[in-house]
Amino acid sequence: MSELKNIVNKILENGKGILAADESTGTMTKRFDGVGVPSTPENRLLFRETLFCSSEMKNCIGGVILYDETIKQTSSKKNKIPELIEGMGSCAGIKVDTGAKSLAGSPNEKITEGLDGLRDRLKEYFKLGAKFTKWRGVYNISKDFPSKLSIHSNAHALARYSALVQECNMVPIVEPEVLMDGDHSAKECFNKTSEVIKKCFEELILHKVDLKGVILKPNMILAGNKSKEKISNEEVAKLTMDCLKSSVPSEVPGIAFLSGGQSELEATENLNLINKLNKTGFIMSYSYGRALQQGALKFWSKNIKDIEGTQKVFNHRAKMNTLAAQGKWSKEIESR
Ligand code: 5MM
Repeated sequence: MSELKNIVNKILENGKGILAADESTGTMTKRFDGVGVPSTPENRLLFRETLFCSSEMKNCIGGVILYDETIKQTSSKKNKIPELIEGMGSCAGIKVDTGAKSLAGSPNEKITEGLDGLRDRLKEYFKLGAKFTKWRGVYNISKDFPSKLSIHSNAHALARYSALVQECNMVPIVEPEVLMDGDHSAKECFNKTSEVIKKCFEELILHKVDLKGVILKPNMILAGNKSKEKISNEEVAKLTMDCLKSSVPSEVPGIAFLSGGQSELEATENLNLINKLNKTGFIMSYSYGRALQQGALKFWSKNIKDIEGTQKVFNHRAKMNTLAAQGKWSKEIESR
C-alpha cells in the first residue's frame, strides 16, 4: 500500500497537479472544431506532445491523464508517450471508463460504463507504464436529479473500478462530477455534491478500497451556469471547503479539482482561495482539462508550428495553478 501512497505523493507534492488530457476522440474533435483544426490522430498527438514536453511539466504537473489512443502513440522523437511523461518527472495515468450512457430506469440520467473486461485492460495499461487511472461519474442537478438511483449506481461503479485498480497496483482517481449546467443555486449544488460524495465513500469502503491510495476529483461548489444567483469566489471557496470537510474521510490524502467549464482564471482563483482556507490534512490541488489547455489550444490553432509559443502559454497556466495549489497565487503574479 505504501507504494500507492508514494504514487499519490509524487503526483501531488509541492503544489503539483494533474493535466487531464484524456478527452475521448469525440470531445477532442469538438475542441478542435471550435478552433478550426482538423481532428486527426497526428494533430491530436502533436498538440498533446507539445504540452507534455513543456518545461513547467517538471515543476508543476505530477500526473497526466491519457486517453487510450494517446497512451499507445509514439512521439515525434520516437518515445512511447508514457516514457516521455516519465522523462519529464511526471506520472502517466489513463482514463479507463468507456463513457457515460443513458441510465436504465432513469433514462435522462447517466451511468458510466466500462467494468466488463476492466481487470484485463488494467493489466495492459500497467504494462504500458500507467501509474494511475481515472473514472468519471456524471450527475445533473434538477428538481428530481440526481436521483437516488443515479447516485447509488454511479457510486457502486466507482467503487468496483477503484477496487480493481488497486488490485493492479495503480492509484484510482475517483471523479464524481456534479455538472454546473442548470439554474440551480449554490446551496443545491452543495447539498447534491455532499450526497454524491458521501455515497461514493460509503461504496468505496464497502468494496474494501484503501482510502489512503485514492485521489478524489470533485467539482467545486458553484451556482448553476443559468442561475440568476451570483456568488463571490470567496463563497465558492468556503462552500467547497465545508462540503469536502464534511463528506470526505480524513484518510484520503489528496483532492484534485476538475474545472468543469470555469474560465482558466476563475479555476485558478477559486483553487487559490480554497487553499488559503485549507486547514485540513487534505492536499487540495487541480486536475484540470479545459482550464489548463484552453489558452494553449487557442494559441496553437493559429500558430500550429510555434511549439515554443504554445508551450509558453501552457507553462504560465501550469505555474499559476501550482501557485494556487499552495495558496500563493495573486492577480499581480498572474499578469506579470
Ligand atoms: C479532459 O476531459 C475528460 C474526459 O472527457 P470525455 O470522456 O467526455 O471525452 C474529463 O473527464 C475531464 O478529465 C474532467 O471533466 C476535467 O476536465 P475539466 O475540463 O472539467 O477540467
